[in-house]
Amino acid sequence: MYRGGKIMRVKAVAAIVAGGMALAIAGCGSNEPQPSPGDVAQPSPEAPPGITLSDARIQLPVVSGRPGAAYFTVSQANGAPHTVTGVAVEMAARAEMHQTSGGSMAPLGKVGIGAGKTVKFEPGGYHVMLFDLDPKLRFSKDVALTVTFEGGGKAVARAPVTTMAGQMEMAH
Ligand SMILES: [Cu+2]
Repeated sequence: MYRGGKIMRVKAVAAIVAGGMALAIAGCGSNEPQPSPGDVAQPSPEAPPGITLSDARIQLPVVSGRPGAAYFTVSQANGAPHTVTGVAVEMAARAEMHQTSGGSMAPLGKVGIGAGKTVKFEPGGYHVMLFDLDPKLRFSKDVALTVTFEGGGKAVARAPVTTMAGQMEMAH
C-alpha cells in the first residue's frame, strides 16, 4: 500500500512538472525576438518592384467573436501599376477586403495601385475584415500582415495589434 501511494505521488509530481513546462512553452511566444522598428515597413524580397507597405495595424473587435479589422498603406513609388488581390493576417482564419462608401460596405476582389500612387486601407474607406480570430491574437504584440499582388508577388509587414475602439467597421 505504501509503495503504491508513493508511486501515485511521484506520478502526480510528474504531471505538475509537465504542466509547468507546457505553461513555460506557451509563455515563450511573448519573449520571441521582435523585429527592430527599422524592419517593420520593409517589403519582403518577393514584393513587386517599387511597392512599399507601411502603417500596418490590426484592430481587435471590442466584443470577442466579432470580426477584427486590418489597415495598412501600400505605395507604388515607381514602375508599373500593381493590383492587390488579397490580404492575409496571421491568426485570422479569413481576411476580406472591403470598401465603405455611403454608409455601407461591399467586398472587393481587387484594389488597383496606380504607378506612383498610394492607397490607404483605413477606417471608413478600404479596409480588411478579419474573421475567425485565434484567441491568442489578443495577447500578441504584433502579427504578420501579407499583401498579395496580381502575378503572385507578396509584401509582408509586422502589424501591431491594437484594441482601439469606436471604428466604423465595428458595425459589421
Ligand atoms: Cu468591412
